[in-house]
Amino acid sequence: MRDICFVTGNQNKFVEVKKLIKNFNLISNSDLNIEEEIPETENTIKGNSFLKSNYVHKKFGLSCFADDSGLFIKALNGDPGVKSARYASDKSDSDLNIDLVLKNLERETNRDAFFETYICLIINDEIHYFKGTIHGKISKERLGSAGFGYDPIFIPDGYKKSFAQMTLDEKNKISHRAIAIKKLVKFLNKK
Ligand code: ITT
Repeated sequence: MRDICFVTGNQNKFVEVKKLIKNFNLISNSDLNIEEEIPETENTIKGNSFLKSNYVHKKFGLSCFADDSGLFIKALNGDPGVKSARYASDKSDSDLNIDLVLKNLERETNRDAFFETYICLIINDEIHYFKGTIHGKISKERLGSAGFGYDPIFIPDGYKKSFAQMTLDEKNKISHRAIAIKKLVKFLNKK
C-alpha cells in the first residue's frame, strides 16, 4: 500500500478521514513526530490548506494532503469562516467559540450557515484542490455531544438533528469533509 500523509493536528479529523481512505497507508503528524503548530496565516481556507500540505511535503518529501475547514454564518457576514478555530480566543477553544456564536446570533432569525472544506493534495509535484460544502442552520442551543468543534450547533438541511447527535458514520455520509475526501479518493484511485 502506498503511503500518504494527512497533515492535521486534529485527532478527530484524522479518525473521520481514516474511515474513508482505504487504499492508502495514512500517515499522521505524530508518525512523523511533528509537534510544532504549522502556520495558518492565509486569509482563505484554500490558502491555509496549501500551507499545511506544503509544509510537510517540503520537510519530508512525502505525498501529502491537508484540509482546512470553516463554518460560515450568513447573519455574521461569513464569520467565523477562516477564523473558525480561534473565533473567541487565541487558544482554539470549541466551547468558547460556540458560546460566542450563540451570543452573536441571539436576536437573529436568519440562522443560515454552511461548513466548507478545502483539501490541498500535493503528489508528484502537482497541486490539486478538492472542495466540499454542506448547508444548514445554527441551532438556538447545543444539541448532542458527539463530534467536535461546532458540531453541537449545526443542523444540516433536511435533518432534524445536529452533527453532534449523529454517529460518525452518519456524519461521514454527508459532511463537508466527507464530500471533499470522496473527491480526493476518486482522484487517488486513478493515480
Ligand atoms: P488542523 O488545522 O490541524 O487540521 P484544526 O482543528 O485547526 O486542525 P481547521 O483549521 O481545519 O482545523 O478547522 C478550524 C475549526 O473549524 C476547527 O477547530 C473546528 O472548530 C471547526 N471545524 C472544522 N471542521 C469541523 C467539523 O467537521 N465539525 C465541527 N467543527 C469543525
